[in-house]
Amino acid sequence: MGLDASRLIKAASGFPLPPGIHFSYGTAGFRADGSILDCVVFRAGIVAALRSLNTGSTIGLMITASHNPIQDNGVKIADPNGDMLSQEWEPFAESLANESNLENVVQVVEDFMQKNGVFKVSASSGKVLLARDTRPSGGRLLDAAKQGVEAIAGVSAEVIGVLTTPQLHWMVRATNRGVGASEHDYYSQISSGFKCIVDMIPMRKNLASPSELVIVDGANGVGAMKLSGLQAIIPNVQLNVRNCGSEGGILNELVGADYVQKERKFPQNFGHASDLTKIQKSEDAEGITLRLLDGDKILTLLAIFIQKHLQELRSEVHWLSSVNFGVVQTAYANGASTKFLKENLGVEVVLTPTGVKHLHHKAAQYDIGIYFEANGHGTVLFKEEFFAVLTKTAPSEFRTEAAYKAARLLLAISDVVNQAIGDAFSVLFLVESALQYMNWTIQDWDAIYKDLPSRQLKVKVQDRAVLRTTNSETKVTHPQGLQSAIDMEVAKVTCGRAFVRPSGTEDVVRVYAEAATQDEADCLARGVAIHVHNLAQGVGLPP
Ligand code: NG1
Repeated sequence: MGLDASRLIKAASGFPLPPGIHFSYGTAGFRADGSILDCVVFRAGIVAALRSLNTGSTIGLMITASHNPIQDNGVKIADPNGDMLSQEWEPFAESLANESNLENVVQVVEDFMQKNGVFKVSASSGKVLLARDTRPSGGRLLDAAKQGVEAIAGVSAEVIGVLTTPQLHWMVRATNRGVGASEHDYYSQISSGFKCIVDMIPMRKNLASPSELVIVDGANGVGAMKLSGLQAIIPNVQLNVRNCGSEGGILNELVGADYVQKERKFPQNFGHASDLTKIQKSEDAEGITLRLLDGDKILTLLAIFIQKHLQELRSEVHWLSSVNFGVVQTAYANGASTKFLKENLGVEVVLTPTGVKHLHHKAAQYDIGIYFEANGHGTVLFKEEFFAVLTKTAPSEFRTEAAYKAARLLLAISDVVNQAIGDAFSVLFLVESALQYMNWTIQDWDAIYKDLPSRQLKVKVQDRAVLRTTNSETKVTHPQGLQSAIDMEVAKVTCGRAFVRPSGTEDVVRVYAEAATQDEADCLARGVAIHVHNLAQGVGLPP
């Protein structure tokens, strides 16, 4: 089957490329102001359709700009396993997105198809699932994506509507595995895994005791809306969702995980004294201080929880003694977390560049791999073969009751986690189940290790692409002289560490610094930011 060039040109002519803008396939797909994205999204639809034909599987396409402001939007593609589009396809997606001549669009597609053998796949075998978040530009862009998918003969587009990004990734994975893939199936799997863990809690607390109260910031977005699907069926947890967007709140404005993590501030409608329990009130009469339990703390909690059960299995079941377990972080991970994981838990820790596409890939190499970015994006992956062994082993083959229980627990964990991609819903319930199982308070969890003080800043420069990095983004190679300037700043503080990299989602350079005290971390971040501004053509006043 060949490419229907006239069909493609006809469809593409409805989506002209805005002049003078270069769109890059960043940390997580294309992102920009929603008003200029129609063409890019249409062409991402073409990429998704070709990917579906090429893999012979269902592919996902999500319209979202995640933590960015409401006026931004973006597009991401989910691969057959539910993870991010293969990085090998990114250059094609980027050159297609930036091709201004319509005839050349066909040429770019044809060349790529020829090189990748897309033609080998039979007609009508392709399918793309499309979804969007609640951004105002989402409906229009979803339609553009649908037209892009349908511009390729033999591929059908199924519009699911409004979903969280992880829900779409989960559905793509489930569809390709031939298991129930509806939104209801998604909620049921998390809920049944959670229930299974809670039912195995040793010395369960009084069943009649009220369930745990979890107050959730919905960031005025799709998460707030979708959490109600779980609320009704999850046992032992009572959810109180705030910032649902219904009272005039704006998506990601003074709310959301990224805001809290980067600004170190409570989201709107949080932080009131009335949120504290009576005990906390008497201890904290001065008011509420923010304690951030970020992606690093989540990773550490889950590593402790999982390692405990894995050790049980390894020591009792000889054919599981070689099961490997590792964790993956980025340079943004707080140094104290990495030290704890390596030195106290004895776990293998690997660093990758920013973006779950890098972390996921690395974590998938372990029998059990956990990955988290400091901002909370992350999940737990179970290698297919290991999962199959756990599922198929009969209870009598486990030497001890404890080993059998450990296996069941790991299987239940694999149900709660979203193995397609990091997912705030499943992580919320995984954390809750780990705390309940180990009978830990949030304070116990927070006390695992003490974060090194850190600071993040953004610097606006004329062209962030002038910054190039190496060693998992911990060193900068261009512009020349910047790395030695950073080294000089680091040497001025105690236990200092700093690095810079161009953001892949915003038009800024990010600066990260940590040191023994908050003052030193702030000072280091500022010092480094000034060097970035001076050496990389900063825009406006120095930070
Ligand atoms: P950029 O803008 O490339 O730093 C940000 C986050 C990533 C990831 C992506 C995707 C930080 C420092 N960076 O990427 O971790 O979450 O957005 O949403 O938090």
